[in-house]
Amino acid sequence: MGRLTALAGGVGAARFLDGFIRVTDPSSITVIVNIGDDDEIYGLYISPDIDTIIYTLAGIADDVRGWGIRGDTFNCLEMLSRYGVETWFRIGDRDAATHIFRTMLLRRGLKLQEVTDIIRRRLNIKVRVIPVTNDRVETMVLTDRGLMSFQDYFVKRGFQDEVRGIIYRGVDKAEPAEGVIEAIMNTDGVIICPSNPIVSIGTIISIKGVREALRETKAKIIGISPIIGGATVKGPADKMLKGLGLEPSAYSVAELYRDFLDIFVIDEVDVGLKDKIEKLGIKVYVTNTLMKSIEDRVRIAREVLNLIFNNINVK
Ligand code: FO1
Repeated sequence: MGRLTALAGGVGAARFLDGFIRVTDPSSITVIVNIGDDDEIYGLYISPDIDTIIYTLAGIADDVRGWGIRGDTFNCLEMLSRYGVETWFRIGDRDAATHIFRTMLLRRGLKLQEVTDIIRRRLNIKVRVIPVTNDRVETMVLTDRGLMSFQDYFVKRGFQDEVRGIIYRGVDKAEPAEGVIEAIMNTDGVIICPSNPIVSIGTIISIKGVREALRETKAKIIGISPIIGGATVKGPADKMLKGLGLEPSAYSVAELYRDFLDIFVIDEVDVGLKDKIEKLGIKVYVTNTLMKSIEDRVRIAREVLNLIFNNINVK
């Protein structure tokens, strides 16, 4: 089987990749992960999308919430709240070990990609997991209540605010992490996971050289729409698209990726968008993209592998 590179955000991407590692050799997969949601909370450096991907690939993710570790306890937070600390960002006791370990190594001067590689190896993950950059890029959300961090917008305020704009603070000084451009240029397929096109995939492709590499690579680029029937399965992508003046549909996502995407996988409910998306010069593959079970994840992974390696004629 050939090599694959995936661009991934958090929960949607993790669930999709969970299917992949069951149908292909995990050591042939490189995942480039969004770091725009990273934040310093309780004095610890938190990298939520990396942790969601790593916990899922390690089989220890809390699959209901989509983040944190299955069965985790929250004794540390309970004690912190006794000290008067606001504990709206729920970090479990075992999850905290990841943030403590990562913060320790970062303080010793290791780069985020070195820390990430140590963590994924210690959890026996064969997939290569690379943050898109080692530099600090903060996704800031401009709302009608002003500018706020992604975690304030998404968790503290439950993405209730109208989105007026997105700022990737620090992106102009950020360099792609080692291996990122190479993983896009020298691979058989690039998969744009069903993540938020604005603040996950959007952040990744805003890093210097990434979008150009996607345009240049000989690899086939396949995207899976995170929007089904005009709504997201989970998260604020549909609200954000609307707030930015775009219709919350698979078509809008295809437009955002039109300069590099070869094939777009959309759900059966959106079959009516097929012709319109094909007019953008993108082939469309229609299937059931809702991942409710492991079987669903495996089925979609097989279909995407077929699109990349067996050139099955796109319906
Ligand atoms: N999301 C929530 O909605 N509430 C939380 O309390 C929360 C805690 C949390 C802790 C660790 C972690 O890695 C992720 C966590 N998330 C929480 C999810 C996180 O905000 C999002 O997954 C990403 O930032 C968006 O992909």
